[in-house]
This record gives sequence, C-alpha cells and structure tokens, in this order.
Amino acid sequence: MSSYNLKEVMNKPERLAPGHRMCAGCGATIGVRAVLRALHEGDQAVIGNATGCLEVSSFMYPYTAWEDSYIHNAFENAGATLGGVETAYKALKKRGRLPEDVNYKFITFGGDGGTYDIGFQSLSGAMERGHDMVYVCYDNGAYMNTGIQRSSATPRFADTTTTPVGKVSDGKLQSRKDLASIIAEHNVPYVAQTTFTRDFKDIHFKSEKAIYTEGACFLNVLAPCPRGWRYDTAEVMKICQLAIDTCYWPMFEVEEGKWRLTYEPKKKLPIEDFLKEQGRFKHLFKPGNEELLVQFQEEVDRRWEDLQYKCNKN
Ligand SMILES: Cc1ncc(C[n+]2csc(CCOP(=O)(O)OP(=O)(O)O)c2C)c(N)n1
Ligand code: SF4
Ligand SMILES: [Mg+2]
Repeated sequence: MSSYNLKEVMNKPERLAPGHRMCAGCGATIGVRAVLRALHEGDQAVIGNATGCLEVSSFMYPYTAWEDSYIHNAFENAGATLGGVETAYKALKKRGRLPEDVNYKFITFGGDGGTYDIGFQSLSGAMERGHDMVYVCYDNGAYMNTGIQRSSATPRFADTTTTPVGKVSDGKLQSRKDLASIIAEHNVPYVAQTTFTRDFKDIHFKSEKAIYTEGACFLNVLAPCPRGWRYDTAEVMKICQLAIDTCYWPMFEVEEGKWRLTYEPKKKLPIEDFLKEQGRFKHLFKPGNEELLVQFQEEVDRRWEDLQYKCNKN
C-alpha cells in the first residue's frame, strides 16, 4: 500500500468529471470519486454501473462524466457483466492480443437496490467465480432514483414511499440485510465496509486494497442521500461520523477470512444521535415512540457485539 497524503490524493485528476446531473452533495458521487482516487497513476479501469441514480445521471448518451471506459448496465446483472469483461480481457492478454504493459482494473458500482436486492444473484456468482474485479455498493438505503422506495438495505423504521409513516405504520418493519458479512462468507480475498471520514483515509486504503488484491473483492460504502434521508446537504460528513460513532455503520474489513475492526469509537454514542439528524426518522422522536428507539438501539448493540466477536476471534 502507498503512503497517504490527503492533499496529494485530493489533487489527483478526477475520473468522474464535474457536470454530471447528480444532486449537489450526493454521497454516491463522493464515494465513487474516493474509490477511483485509489487507482494508481497509469492504470486504467473498465467501470460497470447498475441502473440507479449514479448511472442515469452521469451517462446520458452521447454525454458521459466518466473518464474511464464505462458500461451502462441493466439493474440486475452488473456483477455478471464485469465478470465477463474481465474474462475476455484475460483471454485476449493470454493470446497476445493486448499489449503487455497495459493494466486494466475492473470496477462495478451499484446502488443498494441493484446490489442487495435485484443484482444479488449476479454479484454472488461473480464473487464465487473469483473474477479479478471489485464490486462497490454505494448504499443510500433505498431505491432513490425512482422515488425513495424501501430496499433490503433500508434501516428499520425508516419512512420511505413504500413504507410510509402514518397512523397504521411506524415505517419499514424489517431490519437491514448485512450484505458485507454475506459477501465475506463467499470466502473472497477482501471485503470491507466504509464511509467518509474527515481525512478520507479509510475509504482510500480499503479501495486501494480492493482494487489491487487479486480476485473478487467487495466494498460496501455508506453513501448518504440528502433527498431520501432528509437532512441538510452540508451535513454529510457529520452524518457519516455519527453513523460510525453510534456503530450503526461499523467500519471493518475481512482479509483472507480475517475479520478486523478498522475504527472503534472512543465513546459509542446513542443511536438517537444518528437518527435525529434525519427527517426519515422524525416520527421516532414523537411522544409514545420511545420503545421504537429502544428496539433500534438493541439491534445496533446486538450487531456490534456480533461483529466484535468475529473480529476478536482472529
Ligand atoms: C429491472 C428493472 N427494474 C426496475 C427499474 C427501475 N429503476 C431504475 S433505477 C431504480 C432504483 C435504483 O435503486 P438503487 O440501486 O438503490 O440506486 P439509487 O437510485 O438509490 O442510486 C429502479 C427501481 C429498472 N431500471 N430495471
Ligand atoms: S436522489 Fe439521492 S442518491 Fe439520487 S442523486 Fe440525489 S442525493 Fe444522490
Ligand atoms: Mg439506493
């Protein structure tokens, strides 16, 4: 791994150019730029992208914001597409039909809807076959592009258009799926969960490891959506910090089967601190809903303890 200097990293040429049509402050684009900054100078990438906000807003043929080769992919098979491209690349290299010194990396981006739900089989297959690629999920916890519908990544009690809060509903009934752990159980060489920290070091190193580890690697990036989560756009960094300090979004990596926490809050904050910043959880703070907050906290605690156990076992 290379050394880290925030200024140097931030000054690298952008591989997702400005002028795309994502909302200002969207976590998805912050995440994509952070991941692509980990590519080493001179290396090129083939990017795959499942349908979602990122895809429909960054590539409107014949316009593109992507500096690398880019494949606009269907919602459900981004993993299979990039797996196929990587296989073709290897075959062409073997036959001497590509220059020896050309080095391509294969990176797929998908939203949580396209990754946790509809593209899950395709992702699972690509991971199991061990293609030399990275799948990056930008998790904003709902199908944002089509109007904030719940996905299996949506946290419990969130107000979405398909789990609307009202007299008969407290929001989404189910807890979110733990996709990073599920992919880790595929026995792939590298899986990590991350988000944005003030120095962007965690996401940078995890991206670099994922891109430069041979084999199928997976990154799960918490990518807040100001529109769907209903917070002030400028608060993105605060929201991410609260996500990790409350242990709602633990930062960990699984390298060759070894689980490791990459951040442990000095003081674990109550889950309310993360929830109260977001309009989608506003109802939880109404009198009479105290029990819902207790349930949310219990779930966070249980998952955090489970993760600590996995990490301490190594
Ligand atoms: C097979 C299929 N079903 C539904 C759609 C409609 N669709 C396009 S984007 C999208 C939401 C994507 O959600 P997610 O993957 O979480 O990405 P986000 O929009 O949140 O960035 C949906 C449902 C589609 N394009 N293809
Ligand atoms: S709706 Fe949300 S995910 Fe989509 S572009 Fe806007 S901020 Fe990003
Ligand atoms: Mg989404």
